[in-house]
Amino acid sequence: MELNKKSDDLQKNRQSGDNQMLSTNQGLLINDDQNSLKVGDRGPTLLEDFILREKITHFDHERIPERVVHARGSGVHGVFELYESMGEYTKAKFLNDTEKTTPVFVRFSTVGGSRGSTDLARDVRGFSVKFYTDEGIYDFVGNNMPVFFIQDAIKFPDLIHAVKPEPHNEIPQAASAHDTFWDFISLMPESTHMIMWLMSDRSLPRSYRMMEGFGVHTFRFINEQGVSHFVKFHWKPLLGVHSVAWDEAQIISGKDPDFHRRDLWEAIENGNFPEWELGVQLISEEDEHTFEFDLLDPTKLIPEEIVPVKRIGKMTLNRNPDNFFSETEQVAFHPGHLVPGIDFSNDPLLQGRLFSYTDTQLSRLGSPNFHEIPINRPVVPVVNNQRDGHMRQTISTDKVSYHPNSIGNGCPFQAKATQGGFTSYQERIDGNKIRERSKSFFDHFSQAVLFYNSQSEHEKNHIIDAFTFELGKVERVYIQERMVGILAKVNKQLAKRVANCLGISVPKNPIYPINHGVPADASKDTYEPVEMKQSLEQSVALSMANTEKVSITTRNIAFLVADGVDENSLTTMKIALEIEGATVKIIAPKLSRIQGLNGREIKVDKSFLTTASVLFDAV
Ligand code: HDE
Repeated sequence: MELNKKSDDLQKNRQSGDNQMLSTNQGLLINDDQNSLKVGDRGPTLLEDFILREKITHFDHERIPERVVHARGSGVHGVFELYESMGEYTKAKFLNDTEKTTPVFVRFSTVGGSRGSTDLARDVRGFSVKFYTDEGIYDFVGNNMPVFFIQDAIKFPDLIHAVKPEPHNEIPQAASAHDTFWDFISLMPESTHMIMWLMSDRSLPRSYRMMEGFGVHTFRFINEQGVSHFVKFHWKPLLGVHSVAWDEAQIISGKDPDFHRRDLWEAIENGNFPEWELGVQLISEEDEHTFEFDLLDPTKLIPEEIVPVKRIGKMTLNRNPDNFFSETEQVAFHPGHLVPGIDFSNDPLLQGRLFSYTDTQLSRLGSPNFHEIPINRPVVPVVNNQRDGHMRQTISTDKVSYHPNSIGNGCPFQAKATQGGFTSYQERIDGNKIRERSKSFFDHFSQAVLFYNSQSEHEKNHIIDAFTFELGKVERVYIQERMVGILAKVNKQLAKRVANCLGISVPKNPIYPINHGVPADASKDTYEPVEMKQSLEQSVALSMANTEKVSITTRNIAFLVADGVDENSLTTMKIALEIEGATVKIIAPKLSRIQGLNGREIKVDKSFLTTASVLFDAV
């Protein structure tokens, strides 16, 4: 440990201050970093040049595999503060103590594109929060949409293979507008609700700072007495939920593919710290079966009219990472990183995820010691008998690495529940071992209808345009027809208008594809979806037209100016907007400075050639 400290201190000294000298990874000071070791100044390079070899070898191995999904992301540090104790529902300490500030690291992402793809793809956004609590790491690994495409984890590789670029030519990048995606979706009626969200402007956020977050699955809260409540998690952005239009998204993708990453980075550098309130929908155990859908079905949401969202705390993001790779790229989230007081439900999608996230870290980060990477380390001590492995950082000094033992006085020993030891919720389950889907998961259309009906007129038009664009890029007409057949189950007008733009007709007798919930040996391979259940006509929270709109805080405004501008009116307007929290940028025909009417020089932020109106909220 002493040795570690010494080298940590040395590292710090070497990296900061004016006494920075270049060294090899072994700490040897380097005298010449410009030339490799050669036989004569025009001769061959020597294999002996260990300094060259070390530098090149390290460079050759700089990349690690990108995430198989959510490869493109942006990370940021912050804090979580609780408004009121949730002790009645959960014993999780960070949700009990209102005095406590919990550090967090958040990563926002797109799903389908590669690491270098555009931020403005039509896509779901990942919303992951790592809470560094006093009881260990708690990871919230959610999305900006409250439901998902599939009901069972076993379909996830199929979904992702379908949406990723097509296998023969790797086209298109970061886009769902192609045959394989819609082939799959049109055969998976359970995707219909999620597809409505994906075709809405929710898939084109104006900013990571202006989107909601959802845990998607139903989880459990467990209190000190062992009583369980089901819980759905929400993040509500205090700036409201806002999107760009598809036309804008496509132009932004060309003008600034880093639009969301830059927006988040700059907001934080400018002290405009984004904030979200953590909301919960709580359902008692007795009420589990009182809904028109199954709480375990991740293609359903609980309308806020039925169970209101209680806002229990606030997250503020306030610090950019120091190093993208070390923090944003190496952070490892896992829905199975839990603290006492929070537990899983039996949602079959969630259950599959519990396997996937450790497995994926092994291939990405290369070692079961990924928890030792600084960004993944809990703020509490890690004490157990796990040992060794690739790139082990910890130097264990104990004489034993097994339990039970007497040589080490039985240490480390198990923590009782009263000492904070994690215990799983004891749920009674009786059942046969079967590969089947619960019939309570079969209503695939009710909430798609609810979502569509809850949209304002212009939101509906954008959804129709989105379907037309996406299906318009599909080359196989039978896929277009099958999809329009599904849309007819959501809304006849929607189906008709999309079909019309595609130049096809809505199939008279649409064939609904195989319901993958029906066992393969069932006699029919097509099915009529089960009866729709939907007592609610509309849900206000589902339309972006109803969210917070009144503020221009943190909005970017461009002033187009040229020589001879009246500085006084420019300054007055700029100050007035900045008082309201907006950011003003001066855009001129050329860079550097312009001359005001009274001869004063005004600094130019961007020229016409280096920016575009679409990158601003107003011009
Ligand atoms: Fe993920 N998902 N996922 N996912 N997911 C990953 O883990 C997976 C699902 C989500 O910023 C991977 O570390 C399976 C739902 C986010 O680093 C991987 C299934 C939701 C992120 C994985 C799902 C998510 C991931 C890839 C179906 C919303 C980015 C890299 C059973 C509730 C986390 C990694 C970050 C990342 C698997 C479904 C959200 C492969 C098997 C539903 C936000 O493990």
